[in-house]
Amino acid sequence: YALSAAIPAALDRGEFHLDYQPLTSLRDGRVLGVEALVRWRHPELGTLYPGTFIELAEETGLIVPLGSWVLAEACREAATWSSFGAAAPFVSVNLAVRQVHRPGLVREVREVLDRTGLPPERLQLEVTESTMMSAVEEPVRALRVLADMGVRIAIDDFGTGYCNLTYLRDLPVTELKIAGEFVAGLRAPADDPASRTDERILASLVSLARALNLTVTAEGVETEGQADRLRAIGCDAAQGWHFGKPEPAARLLERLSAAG
Ligand code: G
Ligand code: G
Ligand code: MN
Ligand code: NA
Repeated sequence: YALSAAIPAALDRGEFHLDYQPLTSLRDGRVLGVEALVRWRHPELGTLYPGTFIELAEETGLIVPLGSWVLAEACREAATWSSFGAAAPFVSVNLAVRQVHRPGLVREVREVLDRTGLPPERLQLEVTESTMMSAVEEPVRALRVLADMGVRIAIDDFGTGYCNLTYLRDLPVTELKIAGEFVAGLRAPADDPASRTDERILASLVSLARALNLTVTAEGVETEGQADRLRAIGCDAAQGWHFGKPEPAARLLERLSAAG
C-alpha cells in the first residue's frame, strides 16, 4: 500500500517509463504493432515491473492517473514513428477495468489523439476478458464509439477468463491476444499428449477468430519451434521473447530500422 500511495509523487517526478514489445507477423516477419508496458524507476527499489504495483494501483484507484499517463506517453512516442510511413506500427495500450468503466474514457482518448496527432488506426486498446465479463452497457458503448473512430480493440489474455463470449457479439473487437499459457504447451514435443491438447485449443481459438474476421496474436512465444507450430495452425501474429523482449522505444526503433 505504501508503494501504491507513492504513485502520484512518482508520476510528478517522472519515475515511470514505457518499454515496447513487438507484435510480429507470422507471415512476413513485419512488426505490425508494439505493446506498451509500464516500468517504474524507483529511487530506492530500482526498476519495478507491473507485477509488483499494477494490482495495488487497481485496488486503490491510482491506476486511473497512472493509466492516463501511460496512454498519453504511448501516443506521444508512437506519433513520432512516422518515418515508418504507412507501415508504422500501431501502439497497444493495456486498459484496466476501472479505466474502461470511467465515464470520461472516450473524451480522454480523443483529446490524446488530437494533441499528439496519432491517427486512431495506430492506437490499440487492450482489455481483458474479465473486464468484458463485468461489462455493463456504458463501457460497451464507450468502446464502440472508440472503434467507430478507428481505434483498434484487442481482447488480452484470451482463453483464460470465464467462457462468456457474448462480448464478441456486442463489441467491435479487432484482435484476440491468446494467453501465453496455451503457447507454453507448444514447447513440448508435438507428440506429447498435453502439448497436443494445447495445440488443439489454440487451433480452435484461431478458427473462432477466423470465423469472426479477427486478427489472432499468440503471446509468450519463446522459440522458433513454437512459432512454426503457430504458423501451421494459421495464427496471424506473435509476441514474445523469440521476436523481441520489451525495450525502450529508441532501441526497438533502431532494430526495426536496421532490419529495413
Ligand atoms: O511488463 P510485464 O511484461 O511484466 O507485464 C505484466 C502485466 O502488466 C501484463 O499483464 C500487462 O498487461 C500489465 N501491464 C503492463 N503495463 C500496463 C499498463 O500500462 N496498464 C495496465 N493496466 N496493465 C499493464
Ligand atoms: O499484457 P500482458 O499480460 O499480456 O503482458 C505481457 C507479459 O508477458 C509481460 O509481463 C511480458 O514481460 C511477458 N512476456 C512477454 N514475452 C514473454 C515470453 O516470451 N515469455 C514469457 N514467459 N513472458 C513473456
Ligand atoms: Mn497486454
Ligand atoms: Na496478455
